[in-house]
Formats: sequence, C-alpha cells, structure tokens
Amino acid sequence: PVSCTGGRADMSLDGLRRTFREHVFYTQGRFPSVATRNDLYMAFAYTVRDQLLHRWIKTVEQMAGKDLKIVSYLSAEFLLGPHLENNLINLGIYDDVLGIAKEEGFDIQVIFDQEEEPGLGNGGLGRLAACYLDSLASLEVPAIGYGIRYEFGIFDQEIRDGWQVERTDQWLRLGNPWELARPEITCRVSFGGRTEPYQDDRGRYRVRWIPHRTVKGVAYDTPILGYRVNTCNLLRLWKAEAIESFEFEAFNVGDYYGAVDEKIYSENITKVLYPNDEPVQGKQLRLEQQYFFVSCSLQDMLRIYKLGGGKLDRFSRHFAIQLNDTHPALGVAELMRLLVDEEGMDWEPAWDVTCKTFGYTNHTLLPEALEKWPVELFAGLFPRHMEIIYEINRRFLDEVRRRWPGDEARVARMSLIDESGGRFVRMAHLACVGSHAINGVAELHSRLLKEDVLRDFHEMTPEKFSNKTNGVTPRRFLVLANPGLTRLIEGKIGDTWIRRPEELRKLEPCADDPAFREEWRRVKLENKKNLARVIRERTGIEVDPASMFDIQVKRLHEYKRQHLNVLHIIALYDRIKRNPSYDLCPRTFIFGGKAAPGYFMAKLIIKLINSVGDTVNRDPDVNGRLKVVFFPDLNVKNAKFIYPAADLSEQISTAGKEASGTGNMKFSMNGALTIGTLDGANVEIREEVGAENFFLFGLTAEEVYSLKRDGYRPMEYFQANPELQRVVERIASGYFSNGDRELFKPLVDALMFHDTFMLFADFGSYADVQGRVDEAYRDREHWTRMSILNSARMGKFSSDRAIREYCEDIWKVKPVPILLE
Ligand code: DL6
Repeated sequence: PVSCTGGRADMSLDGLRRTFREHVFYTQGRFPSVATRNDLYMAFAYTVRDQLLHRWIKTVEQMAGKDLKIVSYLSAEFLLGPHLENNLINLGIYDDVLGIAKEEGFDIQVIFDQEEEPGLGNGGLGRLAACYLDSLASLEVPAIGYGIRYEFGIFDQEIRDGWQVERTDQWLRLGNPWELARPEITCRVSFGGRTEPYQDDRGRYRVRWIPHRTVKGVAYDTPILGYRVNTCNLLRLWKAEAIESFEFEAFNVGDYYGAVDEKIYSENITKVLYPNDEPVQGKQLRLEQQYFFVSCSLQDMLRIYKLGGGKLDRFSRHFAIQLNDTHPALGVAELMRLLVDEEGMDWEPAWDVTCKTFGYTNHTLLPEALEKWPVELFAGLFPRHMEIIYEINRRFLDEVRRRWPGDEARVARMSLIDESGGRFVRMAHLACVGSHAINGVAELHSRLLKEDVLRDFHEMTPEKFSNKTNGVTPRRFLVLANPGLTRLIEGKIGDTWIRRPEELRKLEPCADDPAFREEWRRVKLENKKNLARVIRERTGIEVDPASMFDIQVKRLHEYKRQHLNVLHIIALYDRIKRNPSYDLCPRTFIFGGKAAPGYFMAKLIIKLINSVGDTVNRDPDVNGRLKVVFFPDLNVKNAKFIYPAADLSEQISTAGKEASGTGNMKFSMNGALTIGTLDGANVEIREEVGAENFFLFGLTAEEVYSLKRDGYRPMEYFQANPELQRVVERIASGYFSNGDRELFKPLVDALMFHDTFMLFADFGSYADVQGRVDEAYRDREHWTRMSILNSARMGKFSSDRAIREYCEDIWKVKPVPILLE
C-alpha cells in the first residue's frame, strides 16, 4: 500500500481522523453532536476524496508532457454504484475507517447506507462501463470515461399491489461529494439550422454550419482510483446549460418567459436517462443527448491534445476512442466535422485519423435494439452531419461496388441509410465504417455478429472483427460484496488473486477438503441470512435461509424469460397441489429487476411473479417448500446483498439473444451454480467451470434459428406436455388473479400464439434439469464442491482480463505507473 504524509494527504490513522473532523466542521459546518447522518457521510466521503485528489493530481502531473496514449471510453451510461466503500477498498483503508467510525461512535453501515448511488445506467451496458473504468485505473492505464451527467438517473422502482411503480431518482438531492464541477471547462454544442458553402482564403471549397441554437456543456469530474495503485483516472460527465443563464436581449424586449424557456430547453438535454428496451426512433431528446455528450467529449479531447502541442494528423496515436454501443456513434461524423470544418483538414487525412481513432463495441443482437434514426429528424438537428454521413456513405458504397460489381442488394444492405421502408440513418453501420476495430462481448455473440447481424461488414473487412468477452471487477463483486468469502479465500491462498483472479484456481484443491467445504457453507449461510433480513425489511416476506436460494436478477425482458422461471414455479406448485406429500427440496425463488416504463409485457411479468408469490406463499399446502419473492428496486447497492447469497443463478435467455450477460459472472464468482442455456457468456462460463458443474438446458442458437425458419408452432409443444397445459391453465383461469381471466390474457395469448422467445420449446428440458438441480442440492457436500469450483475457475471473467485484451489488441496502450512522492 502507498503511504504519504502531510496535510490532507496524510493517510495515517491520525491523519484520516483529523481530516474527517475537519470536514465535519469546515465543509459541513457542524459539530459532532448536531451532525446528521448525511453530514457524517459527506465528511467521510470528502476525507476519502482528498486521498483520491492527491493521487489524481500526481497522475495528471506525471502524465503531462509524456508521449503517451489515452483511452477515451465514450458511453451514454456509467452505472457506478456507491463510491465510498469501493474507494476504501481500493485505497486499502477500509479497516482504518471502520475503526475511526467506531471511535467516534457511528455505525459505519448506516453511513454507507446514506450514499445515494449514481444510477446513470440501465443495466449491463452501463455497469460494464463502470467495471472497465475500475480495471483501466487498476491496470494503471491512462483513461477518461466520457458521458452524461443525468440529473435523474434510472428510476427508483416500487412495487404496489404487485405492479411496478416508477419514482424519479433524485440522486443529487443531498449533494454529490465525489464530483468536482468544472465551470471553466465548457463546450458549445449546436443544433439545427442550415449549412452554407464558401471558399476559404486558400480558395478551397468549405462548408460552414449556421446552427439554429447552441447550448453549453459543463464538465463534472469524478476521480476513479485503481485498486492499490496510485493511478487515479477521470470520469468526465457533461451537464447541459444555457449559454447565458438569462437571454438578456429577450429579457430587454419584454420576453421574460421566452428567456426562461431557453434556459429550461437547454437544461432538458441532460435531465433524464432514457430507459432502454423502448423503441427510440422519434425520441428527439435522446438523439440530442447523444450528440451533446459526444460533441463535448471530442472537443475536450482536441483541446487536451492541442494543449500538448500535438499535430492533428497524429491524433490517433494519442487517443483511442471506444464507442460503447452505437449511442456515441455520431462521434464518427462529429470528429470529421471538427477536423474538416473547424480545423481545416482535408477529407482524406481527416478520415484516416477518424478510422484509426475509433473502435466500436456492439452489445446486442436484437434487431429492434439496433439504433436507427429517421433521416428527416436527423437532418433537421444535424444538417452538416447529414451531409458528412452522405459523403462517407458515397465513398463507402463506391468501395462496395468496386468489390462486388452489380451486387446492388448488398449495397442496399450495407448503406448507412436504410431505405427499405422510410429512410433511416443506421448507427451501427456508421460505427462499423468509421472504426478500425469492431467487437462483440462474448464468443458466441461475436460469432453471430460475423455470421448474421454484421455479416456483410465482416465479409468486407474481416480484419476489423474480434471478440472481447465481458468481465466484471472482482473488487466490487467479490471483495466488497462478499467479505466473508474474501476472508475465507485469503486464509487459504492469500490476496494476490484480487489483482490476478486467474490465481483463484489455487482454490481448486480446497474443494476436496471437508473442513473447507464446511466453512464455505457457513459463509454462504451467513450471506443468505443477511439477504433474508433485507427481504423481510423490504417486503415483509419471511424466507428460510436453509432453503435453496434460486435467484434471477436482471432487467425484465421477454428474451431473458423471467416468465419461463415462473412457469416452472407454477409447475412445482401444481405438483404439490396434486400430491401434497410431493418431495421437494425447499426453495426460495428470488426475482429482481426493472422493466422499462413503457414495456407493458415486462410489467405484466412483474405482476405475474408477485401474484404467483401471493398465492404460493400463503398456501398452507405448500408448507414451506416454496417461497417466491420480488426484490424491489434492484440497483448496484442492493445487488451486493444478492449475488453472495445465491445457490442457483438463473441464466435462461433464449439462445442467441443475450449478447453476453455479466450477472451470470457475478453469481458464479460468488459460488452460485448456474442453470442456463448456451447463450452469451454462459457458453464460456460452462467451459471454464466444467460441464459437470453447470446445469445446461434448452435449444442452441442454431436450433432456435432453424426452428424459426421452419415455422415454430408453440401449440405443438403445449399439446405434447400435460404439465405445461396445467400450468398455463392455472394462469389463464384467474387462479393467481382472484378469478380475473383477463389480467394475464395478453401474456398467455402471446405464448400460445407466438411465443417469440420459445418458452414452450424449452419448458420440458428446463423442468427436467430443474429436477436434477433439486437432486443435486440434497447432496450438500457435492454441491459445495461444485460451488467452490465455480468460484475457483471464474478468473477469466475479471474485467482486468477483458481490459488487457482491449489494451493490447485494439487500443495499443500501455500502463503508466504513478509514483506518489
Ligand atoms: O455488454 C454488456 C451487456 C451485455 O452483458 C448484455 O448481454 C447486453 O444485453 C447488454 N446490451 C445492452 C444493449 N443496449 N443497448 N443498446 O444493454 O450489454
């Protein structure tokens, strides 16, 4: 661990205590006996932030003037989770701060609990970005995360009468001690208007953009410290403001409201995070958000680069920009505009710089999730970018025609403009054409991209394509979330695995040690008791920590098939009702996750889970064998109770639909066994942990495609499976809805007549394998063995491994160790 002395940089126990007290007095303006919980939290947070800032300044100081390359991670979402505990772990002062809190008479858990997490993301994609920032800093790689400072992040979820109710997330209400506002770092971002040709002083043809309106982006910086290193990187989030907080001209002519409107209009751009899983076409504000943060970020990079005296044609040697999905793909056109229109570069060298700078990560195979924007909307907001995209497209399609003369069908498929019905800008195509590297996020996903979604692009430029299987940070998801297991592992193999998780393999022999297994079970039981307590506090439901905890937490989506899990629960319930002495290993089914506010079917599935829970949990015939819980408001903060407490992890998406998944990794790392399909990263998890330690069921992606191609008829599966019939009948008859046959009809009809995600085709094999799970859980020694082997073999899924691959293969960046003194 690093040490430093003097002032607020003093990280000794005395130094931390003194700094903490100073912050209570001088930052919060309180003395201890009147300090509120929030004052104490803020004082602790500032105490820790002082340490971060010290390292950050050293980082900037030592990087300045060096001939190095910086990673710019462009992401519309960063789902960071609470900062305080994470930073204590990374600094190595967790126990010291616990000690100080104790001396001062505070319960540190209450202080931790006070922190509002910045919910600036929807789920996997945003959390991945946060894990990658952690790993970049931990690997000492210079990096900046660029995104949007949403005033309202992902909504808070309440469950009322079994339905999801959305509440606005007011994460900034009590202040955010982790960020520094940088009012002097601003960018101007324009929208609308028209373009106009002119000749520059060298007689060259140029275009200028005469926008309709302009807003200001203001930087807010959050330091991101690596694990036990001095590298402290930056997350720079942009907030939109009016250029002048008051339009004096409008004010002077008496248009008071018009002037205020302008301010409100500008600030709207970064007001709220859009929930995904909703069709985005036509959501103008979302497109404005994307351009706003991309333009600010690119202007900022060029500013930083020019400060160092860099020549623009060498930009790509000093910045590697990664597009986290297509949300920032407009960056390709914006960098061209900045280089050509603002910096006066010619098209060819500017295009060369652009392509060498950008890399693109695709995160979805779902056709409806591939972003495309109506040309009319796009051209209205970005007339100059539209021209640039047409020019990129013209040159690109010329190349396609040269390679495949006469193949106009291919040209239409590959065009940046979709003209198959209406006209749309295809953001994934823009990202592919403007990047030197394109990757998927699991081996299966990357293969399906090459064979299907981006097939033409792969045929044209196979060298651009690679796979980068996702990873998660073991710091947050093991060390922070599961201190009991961390201590147990450390007792056996030390703590070097926290930086090199491949070393978890050293635990493998312990799987054969009965005493270690006993300890392993003890830790799991404690974690389950902890979760049971939280469930009781938040839902009033009593669950038995001795039962198997079977957990599915993730966004609610039909392709993730939470309803397949429910069908199986109803089948078990039906077996008990038909045979009251049915021998079932007691199970607690726990669900959690948010549904997009406009996604009716996903919300109905939440209602179904709660309705089934109401019936099953109250039925005396069940006699403790089944419990069903919906854990409200799943977020990073709550997730820490959940992953460590799972016995079984449900990863049951339709094969070929989940790009990777990262929850699957968090569970398995914490010793849960997976029941899953061959989808996303499940395939690789199974390879790593061993097929014998994984419960596999269901169709493969190939089988799903061929069944679809040949005409899938769910009714055939329904008719062939009497248990499935009884299950569906219970839902349809109103058994779980007080006799209301209408409530779940849309769900039942969707399954009977379409079953887009093939629940019926997989139901039989899912129920069979669940039977094997039940049997396996009865042999606790063997189950524990499998559990230990799962944790021991999950090293591959550390985000450090993923980031190393990005650094070596795509970004070509090297670590820059930072010294403190
Ligand atoms: O790569 C992170 C994460 C994957 O683990 C999930 O499988 C995938 O569904 C998710 N993708 C999105 C796509 N959103 N958009 N657009 O969230 O990415």
